[in-house]
Formats: sequence, structure tokens, C-alpha cells
Amino acid sequence: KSEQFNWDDYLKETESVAAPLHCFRQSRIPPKNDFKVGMKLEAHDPRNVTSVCIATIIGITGARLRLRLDGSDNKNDFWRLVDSSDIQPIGTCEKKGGMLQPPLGFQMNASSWPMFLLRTLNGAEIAPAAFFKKEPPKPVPNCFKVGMKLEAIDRKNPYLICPATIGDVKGDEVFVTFDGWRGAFDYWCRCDSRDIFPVGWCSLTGDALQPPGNNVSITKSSAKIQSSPSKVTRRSMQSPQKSAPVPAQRGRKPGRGKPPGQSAV
Ligand code: MLY
Repeated sequence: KSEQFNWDDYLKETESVAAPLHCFRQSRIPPKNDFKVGMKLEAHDPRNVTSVCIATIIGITGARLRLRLDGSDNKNDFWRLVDSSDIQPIGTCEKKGGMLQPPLGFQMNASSWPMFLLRTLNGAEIAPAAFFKKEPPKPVPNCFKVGMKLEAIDRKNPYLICPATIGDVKGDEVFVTFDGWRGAFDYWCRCDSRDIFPVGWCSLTGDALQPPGNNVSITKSSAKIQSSPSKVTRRSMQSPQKSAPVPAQRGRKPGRGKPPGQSAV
């Protein structure tokens, strides 16, 4: 049985702080998820954002919906918060004078779209308008600081939410680094991205927060082999450095290349 990941312990262990709630474009209390699997709604096509399509709820996870566009395949599912501006009740598009579009990669002949649309909506379970929640306002200035901890969606595996650290800040953007992974999953995003959450989000929504990767355990065991008592590497599981793990750890001058509060001393 593996030890449960615990933010309080982890923040102490890594001598770091959680990014304040007001930095995020997320509601302080996660929105209630009333949706049910099988319900249909309108969603912007993630691969063609000017298109509004019909989507079916394939799964429910915390405050998010797993969506699949009707007429698309099962390889392009995406996840949206119930208070995302990318989703809306069926009828919204038409009310605004728009036309529902086939998804990118529509599996049938384009000429069959009007009939497909009629059939997919006929007798469908329509998600009630009251289930859609208003998107929170944008946080005004970017108040993230390097080294702050957060929970972030792994964009390569978007069903996963993981412990992460702000690795860099530039204008309205932040660099999200995944703790214990070697940088392969890291990404830049706007500070008002809906893909980043304050520490404690998953425990409020009931999502399973992923534990940090075990990247730095390599450093830990190597430190043991070297049996250097003055340089005991703590299991800080900080965001991965792109350089080689062990020599880089020893050779790095303090204060450079690493966010503050993350030193593996
Ligand atoms: N199957 C993938 C999952 C990696 C997930 C990394 N995230 C949590 C940052 C792998 O093992 O490579």
C-alpha cells in the first residue's frame, strides 16, 4: 500500500507555499456537478474552436465532464469544467443565430450532417440549463510567483490532475512544471487558464490527485550510495530539472536555475 499524498506534509517537506486562491480563474468552492452520463449539450470543438457542436457526456469526474462530439470517434474525448464557457445548453447556438457544425473529423459524408443532427438530437437526454455554471471572472494581474505549488491538468493525459510548481512567469503566462517528472509534461499557459487549480482542489471535488512522479528518487538512492553525510538529499520531489539528475544536483550553485523554497537540502 502506498502512502497517501498529503499537501500539508509535502509543502513542509519541499519548503514551499501554495499559490493563493485569488491567482486562479477558479471558483473558491468548486461548482456542483449535476450532470449525468449520456446527457447532451453544445460544446466548442477543441480542434476547431469556432465550431459549436453537439457533445455527449461520456464520464463525470469531479467538477469536470468527459465529452465526446457526436459524429466524432472515441479518440478525441476532452474534459471541461461545468463552469467552462466552452459548453452551453442545447439551443444556445441557434438562439444566437449560429449553426451547429459537424465536428472536425466527422465520420460520415458532410452531406449527411443535417440528417445526422436531427437523428442525434431526436429523443436525446438534454442537459438542463441550470446545470451550467457561470465561468469565474479573470484574475486581473498575474500574481503567480516562481516556486508556488498548484494542481494542474496533465495536458498529455488530460484526465489527470497532478501536483505542480510554477517554474517561470512571463507577462500573463506561467510555466507549469510537474513535480517528479523530467519536464516532458511541462507547459506554458495563461495565468487565467482553466487547467490549473489551487492546492486542495481535488480533495474538494473528489478527483483523485496524482502523486508526484518519482524522478528524484534516483537522486536519493545515488546520494545514499555516495554516503555523503553532509549532503543528505531530502525526498523533495521538486519539479524536474532537464539536466542529468545526480551530478547536476551536486554541482549546482545555490540560487540559480531552481525556484526558491525547493532546495533539496
Ligand atoms: N503513461 C504515462 C503517464 C504519465 C503521466 C505524467 N503526468 C502525471 C505528469 C507515462 O507513464 O509516461
